[in-house]
Parts: sequence; structure tokens; C-alpha cells
Amino acid sequence: MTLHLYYHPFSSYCQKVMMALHERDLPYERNVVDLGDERSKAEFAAIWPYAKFPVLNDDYAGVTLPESTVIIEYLDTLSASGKRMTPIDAAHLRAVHLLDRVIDNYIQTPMQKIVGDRLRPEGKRDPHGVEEARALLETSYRFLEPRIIQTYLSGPDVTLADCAAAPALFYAQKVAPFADRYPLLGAYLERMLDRPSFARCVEEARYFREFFPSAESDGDWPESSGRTAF
Ligand SMILES: N[C@@H](CCC(=O)N[C@@H](CS)C(=O)NCC(=O)O)C(=O)O
Repeated sequence: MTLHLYYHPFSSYCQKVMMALHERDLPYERNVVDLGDERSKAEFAAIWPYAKFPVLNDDYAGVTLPESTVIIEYLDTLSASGKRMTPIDAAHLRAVHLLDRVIDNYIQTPMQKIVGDRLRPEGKRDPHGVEEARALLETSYRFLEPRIIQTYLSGPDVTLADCAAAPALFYAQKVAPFADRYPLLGAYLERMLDRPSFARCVEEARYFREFFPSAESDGDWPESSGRTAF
């Protein structure tokens, strides 16, 4: 079995899947997609018309899957060392799915809106949409803060919810810093940064920070307390 990941190292949704691959000790081949390159984009769009990464291909099973949550669920069907990212227990799974949806819809989406707006040409920006995105992020921080009661988002073990949360909060802390106002959420992000499965994603993406459209209101890039070397 060879798993091929179509991805970009700096993409938060790709890091969500990479974290699950690392947690499950699954080796994978990397196919970096450069959406800025017309040919690379066209080749990728032939695989997934929306041209959004990540996409996973399992050549042995003949399976090609888009959508980070669907991919992580698929990884749990593969035998490997490492723990499941999706709990078997139905109630626990429901709780994990709810967190995954909250994070994708109400952290990733507004965070990407803020970043994406900075890339728009002058005159095409959407300040009202960005204001709404910031309000949505604030609601999410407020929602999550009292729910950080264990090491990981849904209990003592890492799940899909943490794979979703770690990269989403990493970029959210950059563009709409929360750690000083929501200390439990801030401490949670630090724990994720110390977790090798996510720390590895952060290290592999470090080079691309110089291309990030930073703004004066941004915070620093979140760093692990003891930077892990790979
Ligand atoms: N719902 C998708 C979202 C994927 C997504 O939005 N990926 C971003 C990168 S983080 C992307 O491909 N952006 C490129 C674009 O929109 O052109 C998932 O969960 O995988």
C-alpha cells in the first residue's frame, strides 16, 4: 500500500490530515501542489475539480479521497500502529464530529477569510466580511475556552477534533490572537505545538512563513515551548 498525499505544507487543512498520518504512523508520499502554477493547478483539478487540498490517493485500494475529515476517517480503516482518530463509541464520535465541524466551519473558514482578503487586489477587499469573520472567531474562542477540561479536546486521547483544531488555532492565533484572553485555549495550542505529530507539520511549513500576508494587527507565530528538532 502506498498513500499519496496531494498537499501543500503551509495549508492548514493539509496539516490536519498530516497530523493524523503522523499519529497513526502511516508513511505517505508527498505530491506538493502549487496552485500558483497553472499546470500544477490544472493537473490537480483533474483529480478534484474544486482544486482544494488535501486529496489522498491509496493506490493499492484504488481509492482517491478529498476532504480532510473524510480522509482521516479513511485512515482509521487502514491497519497501522497508532490510535484511531475517530472513536468507536457512538456518543464520543458524535462529540468529536461536532468539534470537527465547529472548528472547520467557525475557525478555519473565518481565519481563511481574513487571510484571503489580504490577498485580494485593492478595491476588491471586503472589510465587512472580515469584521464578521473576526466576530465568528471570537464566538468560537468563547465556545471552546470552557470546554478545554482535559489534555485533548474530547478527552485524554488525540482525536480528529485535535487534528482539526491544532492547525486552525495555529493560524487563528496569528491573525486574531486569543491566547492572552483565553488562557485555557492558549495552553491547549501550546500542548499541540509540543506534540510531535503537529510539531513536525509546523517545522515543515516554517520556510513558507515569509510568503504569508501579515498585517500589523497580527500576533507572532505561535511556537512550541521546547522547539522539537526533526
Ligand atoms: N473542506 C476542505 C477544505 C480544503 C481547503 O479549503 N483547502 C485550502 C487550503 S487550506 C485550499 O485548497 N485552498 C486553495 C483555494 O481555495 O484555492 C477540507 O476539509 O479538506
